[in-house]
Amino acid sequence: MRDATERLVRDGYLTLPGLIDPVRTRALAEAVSRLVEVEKDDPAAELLPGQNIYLRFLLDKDATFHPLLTLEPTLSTARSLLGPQVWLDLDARMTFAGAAGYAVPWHIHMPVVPRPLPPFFCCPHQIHCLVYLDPIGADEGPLCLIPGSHHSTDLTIPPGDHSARPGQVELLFQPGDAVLLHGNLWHRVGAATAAAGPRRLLLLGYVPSWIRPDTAIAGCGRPVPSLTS
Ligand SMILES: O=C(O)CCC(=O)C(=O)O
Ligand SMILES: [Fe+2]
Repeated sequence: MRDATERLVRDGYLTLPGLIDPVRTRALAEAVSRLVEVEKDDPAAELLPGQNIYLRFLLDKDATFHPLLTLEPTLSTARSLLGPQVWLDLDARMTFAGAAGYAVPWHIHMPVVPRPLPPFFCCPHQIHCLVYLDPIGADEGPLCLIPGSHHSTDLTIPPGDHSARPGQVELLFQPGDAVLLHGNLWHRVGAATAAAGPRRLLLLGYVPSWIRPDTAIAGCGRPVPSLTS
């Protein structure tokens, strides 16, 4: 795993084919579908009707997800990179079958590196693991990522940009496959076609324990007074 961890540091991603066995993968997929049925009619749901839904705080909602707290080798890998004390933020998303044209534009998960860099700025690091519960082929749309882009504080891609980028890598998955990403690696999802099956996946966020769950929201979008002006 040492070489693999070095690749993850360098490239910002690491594929883990067959991370979860078929029986557990099916149980997790069914648990996600049960939650979709419960939450999709809630007015507060993160839902684009007929297209996509995000489900949050899974650990509080169904014990089927509890073994993910100690999933290996992802937990050990995350602790070896972030330090021993991490907490697990567990969400899921599902793109509905046949959501033709639905795609996710280029984004990173922690867009909080300000410029100019404050003198004592603490660079954000998180390790995120996407676990795929359905087959992801050309119809569902590949996960595209830019290797090494987590090192770059200069690369900015405008919101809503879906264009192919030089050097992008395109990944397809089988149920139970996973990929580890640095939280600031640029990635996007290609468009689904009318023939697409459902796209259910788990989003495991390994977060240093000193970063509180509400940190992403606190201060987000507010002007920060500059020390240099
Ligand atoms: O659906 C995928 O393959 C990745 C989804 C993603 O990047 C996200 O929801 O942040
Ligand atoms: Fe993402």
